Amino acid sequence: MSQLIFHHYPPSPVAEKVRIAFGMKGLAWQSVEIPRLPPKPLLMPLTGGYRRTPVAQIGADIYGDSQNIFRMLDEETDGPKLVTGLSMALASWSETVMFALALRVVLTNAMDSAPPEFIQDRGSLYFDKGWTEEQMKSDLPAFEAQLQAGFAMLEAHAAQSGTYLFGDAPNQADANLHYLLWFVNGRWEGGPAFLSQFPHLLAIDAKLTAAGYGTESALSGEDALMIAREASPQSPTGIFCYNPQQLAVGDRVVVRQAGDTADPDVTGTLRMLDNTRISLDMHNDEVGHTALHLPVLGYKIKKA
Ligand SMILES: N[C@@H](CCC(=O)N[C@@H](CS)C(=O)NCC(=O)O)C(=O)O
Repeated sequence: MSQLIFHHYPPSPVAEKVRIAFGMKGLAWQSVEIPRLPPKPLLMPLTGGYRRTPVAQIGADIYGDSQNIFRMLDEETDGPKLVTGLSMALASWSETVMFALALRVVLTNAMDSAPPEFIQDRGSLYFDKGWTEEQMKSDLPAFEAQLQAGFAMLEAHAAQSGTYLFGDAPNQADANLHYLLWFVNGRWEGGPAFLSQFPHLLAIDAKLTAAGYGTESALSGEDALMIAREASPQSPTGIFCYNPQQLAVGDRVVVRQAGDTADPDVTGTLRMLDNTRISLDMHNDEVGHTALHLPVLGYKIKKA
């Protein structure tokens, strides 16, 4: 395998989910630090406008979304397998339900201290259209109660599950637990007291954190672009699933986040579609031919 490159920034909780997975697999990886807010001029040529963090890269194959990055890690790298059907389903719940609640709690508590442009940007990605600070603050106790309910479900499971959520080895589900705890604990001053109700979850997390993040070395964004330019996509092409939209390889397609968010659309040429991944061929002057891989669940795919 050519080198594993990871585009992220240290405070990103979703990137933390993947960094802890590098530790579970014992991987060596190259770290490119990207900005927390757009513009992201050294990342956009690789992603064709997909702006979320993190993004992984192997040569000219570019993987957006942590869901998809976990699949890639199992397919393209060594180490124990992390993904099962159930871990994927739990990851999806943790990303949609639990992370949305955690974001509301953390960001609403930070509204008087974080830079206003940061709150505005994240509000446009994660909150309901037309949100106001006043409404978010008045809803805060209700969000905390829901977040607590979700952690209580996981705690009841963890009390019986053994060393990790699914037995004696950690997997994707534990990584999805870890990033929620890491975010709530580290970014909300009430987080440690709130989480102290969940000792079994904290015990799992202590083991994950102790195992670390694999072996990291720094890479510049410019060098990551050069690596993409000098490579060509190695991933498969074809249609490998029931195909209700009757898409064909070579069609121009638009992929957008499901939900009413401010994320830009991504447009490319269909390269591969299966049940859980869509791959687009992209071309631009800075990096030449790349393939962008995004998940199917959580994204809306349409012919352009
Ligand atoms: N579903 C995506 C969500 C990614 C996400 O929302 N990441 C946050 C950072 S933790 C983000 O992109 N924030 C906006 C940005 O970095 O520009 C995934 O699992 O990768």
